[in-house]
Amino acid sequence: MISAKQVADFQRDGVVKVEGIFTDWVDLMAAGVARNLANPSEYASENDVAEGRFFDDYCNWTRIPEFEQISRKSPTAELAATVMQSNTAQLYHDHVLVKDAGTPTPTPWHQDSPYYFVTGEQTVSMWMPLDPVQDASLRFIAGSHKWDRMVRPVSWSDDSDFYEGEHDWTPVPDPDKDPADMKVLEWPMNPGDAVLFDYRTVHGARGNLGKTSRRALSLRWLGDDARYIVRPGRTSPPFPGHEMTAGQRLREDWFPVIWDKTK
Ligand SMILES: O=C(O)CCC(=O)C(=O)O
Repeated sequence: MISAKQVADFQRDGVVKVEGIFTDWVDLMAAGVARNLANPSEYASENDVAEGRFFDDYCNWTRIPEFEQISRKSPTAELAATVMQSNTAQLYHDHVLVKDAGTPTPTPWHQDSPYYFVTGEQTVSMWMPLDPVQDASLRFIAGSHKWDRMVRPVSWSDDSDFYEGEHDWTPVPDPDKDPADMKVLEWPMNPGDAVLFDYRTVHGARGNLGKTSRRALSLRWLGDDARYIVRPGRTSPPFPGHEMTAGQRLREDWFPVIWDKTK
C-alpha cells in the first residue's frame, strides 16, 4: 500500500504524499462531509473569515456513520500503522475542513502537536481532499517534526495565543520569507490522494482562490508510543471528562485501536 521509500520519506521529512489510495472511498467521504456540514457539532467553527467560508469541525465519527466506516474499513488504519512504523493504529479523531472557492484566508503555519494532549514519535494526520487542489493544498516545512521546540500555537481566527501565560514556544515561522532556511513541500492533489504527516510537522495552507470548494477529511492516528500529556490549558479537541493522567496510553473506549498487527 505504501513503498519502503515513502515510509523513509515520511520518517525523514515528516510528511509524504500517497496517490490514489482512497479513490474507492471518495464518495463515502463526500457523503460524510455533506452530513457533517448539514449537522455541525458544538465544535464546528467558521473561523471568522471576512470573505468566503472556512468551516471546520471535528470528533464526529461516533455520530456520522460514513466517518466510522472509513476509519474502520478503509486502508487508513493499516496505512497509518505502516508509515508510523507502529504495530497499532489508534483513532484519535476525525476533522473536516472546507475552504470555499474565493476564500483568501490562509491556514496559519502550525504543528498539530501543541494543540493536542498527546506526545510521542509515532503519530500521523492523514489529510484527504475531496476536490482537486493546486495552490490551496497543504504546505509542509520538511524536517520540522525534529525541531527541538514546539511552535507557538495560535487561534486560527485571530492569530492570538492559544494558551494563556508564558511558554517556551518557538515563534511561528514564515518559510516564504526565509526560503533559504526552510524547505517547503507541497503537491497538487486529487480526490483519492492523501498527505500523511507527523503531528509535529509544521504545516499551513494558502487561501482558496480557485473556482471550486476545497473539501477535506482528515483522520488523526496514534501509534504505539503515543501517550497522554498535560498541556497548559484546554486542548483542541478538548475531550471533556476524559480522566486520563500523564504518561497513560489514550483510553481505548474513546480512542479505539483499529489496526493491531500483533493480533
Ligand atoms: O485544511 C487546512 O487548511 C488545514 C488542515 C490542517 O491544518 C490539518 O489537517 O492539520
